[in-house]
Amino acid sequence: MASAPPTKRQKSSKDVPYELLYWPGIPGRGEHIRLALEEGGATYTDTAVIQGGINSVLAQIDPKSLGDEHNPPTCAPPILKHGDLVINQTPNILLYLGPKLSLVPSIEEDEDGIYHVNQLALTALDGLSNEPHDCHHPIASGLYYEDQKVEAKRKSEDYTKNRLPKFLGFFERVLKGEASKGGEWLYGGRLTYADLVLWQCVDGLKWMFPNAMAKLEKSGEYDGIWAHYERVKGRERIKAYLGSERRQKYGMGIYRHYPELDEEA
Ligand SMILES: N[C@@H](CCC(=O)N[C@@H](CS)C(=O)NCC(=O)O)C(=O)O
Repeated sequence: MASAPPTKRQKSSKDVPYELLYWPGIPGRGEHIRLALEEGGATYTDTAVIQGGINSVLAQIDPKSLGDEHNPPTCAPPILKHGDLVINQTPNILLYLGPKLSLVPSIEEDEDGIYHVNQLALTALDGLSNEPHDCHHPIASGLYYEDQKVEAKRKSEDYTKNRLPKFLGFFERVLKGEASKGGEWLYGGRLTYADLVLWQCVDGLKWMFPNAMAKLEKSGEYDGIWAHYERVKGRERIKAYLGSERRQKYGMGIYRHYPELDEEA
């Protein structure tokens, strides 16, 4: 017997509220999604602030979960629900939200612009989010920091001396490049989600490595980055969000402040 044709998933309009599923208690990778939703003026719920919301996260990543007719199971948060769509992977969610929240150039304006924005966001996540995470967990995510302190120190020394300046230098070049259209924003003369990702990474690194970041600031080599940081922070919606209870404090997430991993003052 022929199987029934697959039912088509209903596309969610941009008026359908978004649902962010992420661990409560830390900004973490969920913060990239929150900043996009906040800057885009979206209506959303966040499991971090809902009593018992963590159960929705656990249900999604439960090893017994097989997803559903339209959605494969998700491996780890952040997870975005929009209508009956369920997706994960931070940059994938941003790629979905970008056009809906006007955080990428429109197709009419710049047909391939979204790939440049995504490329910049992926680069920031590589060097300024994933690598900092590996500074305190260089051997295994499943082990305690205390079980890998020696390696963490070596990794952090290399990171603050070589990798961090390399990636900040890269974004300084991006801001100086012609495609930034003036150097205020990373791409195309307007704020995109790549600017929000870079901002969150720089903010997390200021918390994690205050001495190393202060030295880099004093060097005068990355002035475009610090000006960009203040520019994003001063956006009306971002400023309101950062001053609200929805913005969580750094703790035991990606950006952790272990003074022994930072440079000397
Ligand atoms: N590449 C994924 C990484 C997702 C990820 O590692 N999520 C963390 C929280 S920030 C997690 O809960 N991981 C559980 C695990 O890896 O077992 C992304 O960017 O979303």
